[in-house]
Amino acid sequence: MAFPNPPALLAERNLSAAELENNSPAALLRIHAWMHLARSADNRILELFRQGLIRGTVTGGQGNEGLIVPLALLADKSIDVVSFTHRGLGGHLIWSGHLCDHLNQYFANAGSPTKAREGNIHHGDPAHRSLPMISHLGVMLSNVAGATDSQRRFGRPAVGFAFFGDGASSTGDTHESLNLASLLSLPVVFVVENNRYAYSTPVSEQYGAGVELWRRAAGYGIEGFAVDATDVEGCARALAAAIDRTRKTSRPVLIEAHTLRLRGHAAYDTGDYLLPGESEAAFARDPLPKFRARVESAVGPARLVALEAELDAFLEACLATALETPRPSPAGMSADLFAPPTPPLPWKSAPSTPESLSMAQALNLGLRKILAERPESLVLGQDIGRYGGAFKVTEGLLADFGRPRVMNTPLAESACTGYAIGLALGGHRPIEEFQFADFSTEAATQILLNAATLHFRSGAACPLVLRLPCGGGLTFGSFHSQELESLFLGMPGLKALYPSTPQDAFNALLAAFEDDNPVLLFEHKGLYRRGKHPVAWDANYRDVWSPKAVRTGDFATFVTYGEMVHLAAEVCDYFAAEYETAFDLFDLRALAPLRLGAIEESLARTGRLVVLHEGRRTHGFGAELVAQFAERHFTSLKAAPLRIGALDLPVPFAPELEQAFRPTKEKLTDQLAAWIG
Ligand SMILES: Cc1ncc(C[n+]2csc(CCOP(=O)(O)OP(=O)(O)O)c2C)c(N)n1
Ligand SMILES: [Mg+2]
Repeated sequence: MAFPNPPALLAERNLSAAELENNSPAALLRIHAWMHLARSADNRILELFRQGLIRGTVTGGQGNEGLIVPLALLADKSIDVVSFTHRGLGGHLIWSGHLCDHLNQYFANAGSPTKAREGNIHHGDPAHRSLPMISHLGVMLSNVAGATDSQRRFGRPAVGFAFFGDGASSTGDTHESLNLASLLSLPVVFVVENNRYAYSTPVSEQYGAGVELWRRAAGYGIEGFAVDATDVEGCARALAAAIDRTRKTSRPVLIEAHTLRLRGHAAYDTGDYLLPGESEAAFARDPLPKFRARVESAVGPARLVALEAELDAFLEACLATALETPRPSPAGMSADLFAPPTPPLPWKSAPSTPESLSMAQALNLGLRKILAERPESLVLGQDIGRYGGAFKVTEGLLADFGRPRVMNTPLAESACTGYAIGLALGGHRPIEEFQFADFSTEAATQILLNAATLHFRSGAACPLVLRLPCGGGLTFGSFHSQELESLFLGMPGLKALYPSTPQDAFNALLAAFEDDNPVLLFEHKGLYRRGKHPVAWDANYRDVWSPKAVRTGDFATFVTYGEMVHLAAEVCDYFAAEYETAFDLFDLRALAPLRLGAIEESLARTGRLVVLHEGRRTHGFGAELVAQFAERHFTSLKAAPLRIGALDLPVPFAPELEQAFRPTKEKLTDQLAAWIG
């Protein structure tokens, strides 16, 4: 559908510090035009919500324009990075796109930039470095840090703009991100939009009396100051100077913008918690009428009135266009869950002669290969630098590749994962090591809700490898032994590989690295040093996305993965030797997406199914496998499937208890013998 032509003034989306210094009437008019459009659009969106034409909810930016409009005009939209909040419509309008694109987002129609998969202001423009927000407050800050660093690593003098509210200032992610940006000297302008409320919660219930949020900057060793966003010109000048400093010094800055929330938290908010007269007092401070009077004195009433009429007519024409745009279609939703497959990278066929390596060494070899051949790669994680990682998988990488390609991270899994997501969105391909898989729960929002949903809701690729040293049997207790595959794969959007041999680990790393999606790489700690095996370049490394036949037999189809493959193989050998009962044993290797074709062919032949995994049995990954196989092969099954996992308990510490908890050779043998009957 053709979009209405915008008024000429809306072609101007930039503002310079010099224009502000010179009190340029054209610049004042430009600021007013965008503020007027943002306010009118927010107001009309609210009306249309109340008429039932916009669904979900709407969180307006009325009162925040004095901050967001000058800032978006001052940014260098050709290189800078931003993630607006739910008060940032004015910023979105300026940053990129046509007004209709943004309205289509609210109407959730066929023209919506998120293909109507996300509502109201949860959109962005990843191609232009506007990162689409997720609702979870504070989470986007580290994404901005990463995408800004990505720009800098490519040699572009970019600045990032990361917004959060007074409420979001209490989140751990906000702290982690400010600390990370300071530590890494990332040129990010952090802006607290302090409108003194988080939904119904006043700042007096958010942080201590007398606290001024900008003063927290000192604790991070960065510059901080406050601005009054109802004084549009003063605010714009301070922003211009701060952006300039950050661009030059690459140091982050924390700005507390005292701003307004004129229309309550969201459309449904009646504001009945406000004190008497509070709303009226806020409206009395509304920056728009004050700034309008200022502009009127600079350009005269006629010019102003004519411009506003033009803007209002444009808005109405755009609303009419958006309203006529067809409703969205569910077609393509499933296909868009993952970024499409890409051709293999042009890897060098090295090492060509096999080396005898442990799995930890094979992974190290894979990381070296990636770092040597792919400049967009980087490796990050706790203690992975000089120390070489808790399991020594990254040993020597820092010495050979140096910072910033091999970088220790602070103890901040959420922000570091968010930073990696930002780098991935910027065109890098980070590989993040979690010290133990268990600590990835600290980054659950970043992984499950942010990275995993990105392609579906924005079309942006997020090539990210998350290395997860997992599994038990090593007397580490519940916080260092978990199997998290069913937790993570219970949500859509992640791929997952779980190799059981050094060669598969090497192949899996390459396959995960070149995938355009977030990939979990489960690495069983018990396998890191279990013997050495030949590892070399394998042109068929992508086969790791499919199961591998480990033993052959006709009695039953046996499916497992990870460390359990070795247990299963031993037990299969025992049954073949002692009972002349042979199993068709498969190492699943890829847990998501599942490619079960070869296993199904086996099951069609054997009619019996055994599924074994190390994690908890109830709600375990085996439940999904058994369900899928049983659904498709129910009529040909000769026996009820046998599903073996750990007890439904946290991983106990003492070896005797852990033995009782997890599948062992003895228990597996007994259960199989009983099942065979
Ligand atoms: C982590 C998290 N918890 C709760 C919410 C629900 N929520 C949405 S907006 C909001 C208030 C946010 O207040 P503030 O950060 O001050 O931003 P404002 O809405 O005032 O602009 C809350 C609690 C959320 N989005 N994220
Ligand atoms: Mg607030």
